[in-house]
Amino acid sequence: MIDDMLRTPSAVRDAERYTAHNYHPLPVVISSAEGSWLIDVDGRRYLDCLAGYSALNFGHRHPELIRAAHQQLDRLTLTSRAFIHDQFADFCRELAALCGKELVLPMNTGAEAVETGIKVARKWGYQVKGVAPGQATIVVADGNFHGRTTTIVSFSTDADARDDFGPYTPGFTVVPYGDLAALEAAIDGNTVAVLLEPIQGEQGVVLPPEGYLPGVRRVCTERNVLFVADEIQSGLGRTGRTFACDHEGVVPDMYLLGKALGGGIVPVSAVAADADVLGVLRPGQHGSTFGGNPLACAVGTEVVRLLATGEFQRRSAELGERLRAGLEGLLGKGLVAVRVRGLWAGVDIDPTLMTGRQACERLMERGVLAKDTHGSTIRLAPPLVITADEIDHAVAQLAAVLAG
Ligand code: IF1
Repeated sequence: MIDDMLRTPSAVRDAERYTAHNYHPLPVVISSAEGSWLIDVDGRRYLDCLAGYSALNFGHRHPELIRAAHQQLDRLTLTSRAFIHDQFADFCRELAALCGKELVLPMNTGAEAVETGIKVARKWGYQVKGVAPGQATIVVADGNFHGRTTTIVSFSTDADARDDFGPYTPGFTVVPYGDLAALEAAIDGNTVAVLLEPIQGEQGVVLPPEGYLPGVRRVCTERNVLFVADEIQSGLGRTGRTFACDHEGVVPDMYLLGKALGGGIVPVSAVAADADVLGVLRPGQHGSTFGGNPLACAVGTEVVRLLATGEFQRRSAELGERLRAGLEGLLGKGLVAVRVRGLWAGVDIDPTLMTGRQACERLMERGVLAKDTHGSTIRLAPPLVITADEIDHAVAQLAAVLAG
């Protein structure tokens, strides 16, 4: 197609003209998608290696999820929690069972699940642990990413996410990620929770040291502190298990879930925990207009049923090894580090070659869409429906970009 006939340039200008510039998107305008493939307004196809930051674990428009959404759209979309609806019980019961927990509190975005986890941990601290009013603290890790609310960015260590959004919410202690001794030393009588990503996504798919998560679990149990696992990006099959915590047999007191829980169709998030934790909430103390709405529950229940088969976890584990082998083959050929768990990889490009953004721009020209995290690190997180050939194709395109 001759460049001046392409619709993309004007479509990019139009999109940028009428929005705040809180993102710097790649200059590609998507118009349709199916499975692992996207099509732009000029009909060009791209392999999706971001999957909506792991919100599209089941691929674009998974037929069973779309069917569930269509059926619900034709019946009931919203009641508010002032009333009950006929999709609510199945969603909460089946998600609780998937998590091995007694209760579920449904919300919409991941940040809302994180905020819910913070509020519940604090209330539990005051009412169950006996922490003095207003003194509750929560231990978090440097390099964390838990969302964009003012309370959450209050404990961010990323200047871009945090600067000029003060005054900040107190009650958070930051310790180095992976340092169990530092975490244990940071816990005192006012500590109500430890909040961690089992694998740090935005930091570049940073894997915990072997034994770290079991150590956190042990320390939290010994010190009567809630272990709150943010599995919003790492959970729901992404790493080859239902939850990233599963890799070391660790069960947190609270799971924070989001992204793929909505099947890439509607925002669905949730907190899953036992009654001795979530039971601290009484009517009127927390809520959300859309939290647990019928459409969200119908899609979310179907997501849980897809995960209950174990198929996506198996695919992620098996194909993740193919991804790992392919990426490790590029070490010394443009890559200086590779971190992989399941179909989730963080790769550090030799910074003297190019930035992560430049790599993603060049991958886009080769029909692969990915997103840099920081500096020369890019994250690869394709839908879990990707095929072996498509993985080989993505790795081959990255190799070509690195080779210049
Ligand atoms: C953006 C990345 C960023 C998350 C974890 C909670 C949330 C997220 C572990 C909040 C959201 C998204 C937000 C989006 C880009 C993406 C992201 F890590 F995935 F790459 F920003 F760091 N916990 N992550 O990853 O969930 O409220 O967004 O539904 O803000 O740019 P949310």
